[in-house]
Amino acid sequence: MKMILAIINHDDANRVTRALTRAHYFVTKLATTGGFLKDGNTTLITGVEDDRVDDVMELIQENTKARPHPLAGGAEMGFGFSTAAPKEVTVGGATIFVLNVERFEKL
Ligand code: 2BA
Repeated sequence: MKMILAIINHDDANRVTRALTRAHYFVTKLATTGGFLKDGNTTLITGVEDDRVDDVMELIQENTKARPHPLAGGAEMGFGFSTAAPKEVTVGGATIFVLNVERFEKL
């Protein structure tokens, strides 16, 4: 069994959750915050059998998209403003971790 942790944009969260639950996956939704932008995002947790991981990844990919996000100067990066600093970063579609599950029980 695997645990999939998917960090996605808030704006995609309902669409992804709906797609996963429609496909009969169990999902837990956490309100999280990105360390870099200090902006809200959503982390979905789903536990699945190994042979379902690719299907879940596909559903997430189909329902998320990358977005440009403006940066306010270089402040987020901890080094003062510089004209050479990037003015935006691309966020998402999804950042996904797949972890081995040692034991899974519902008591
Ligand atoms: P944030 O940390 O707020 O990062 C937002 C976006 O800023 C990132 O998009 C990336 O384009 C940029 N970024 C982040 N850290 C950076 C750095 N040290 N230097 C330059 N640019 C940086 P994504 O890569 O799509 O990440 C979206 C969110 O996913 C992140 O929000 C964070 O919450 C999470 N994330 C991404 N990679 C992660 C990782 N390796 N471990 C834990 N969380 C991660």
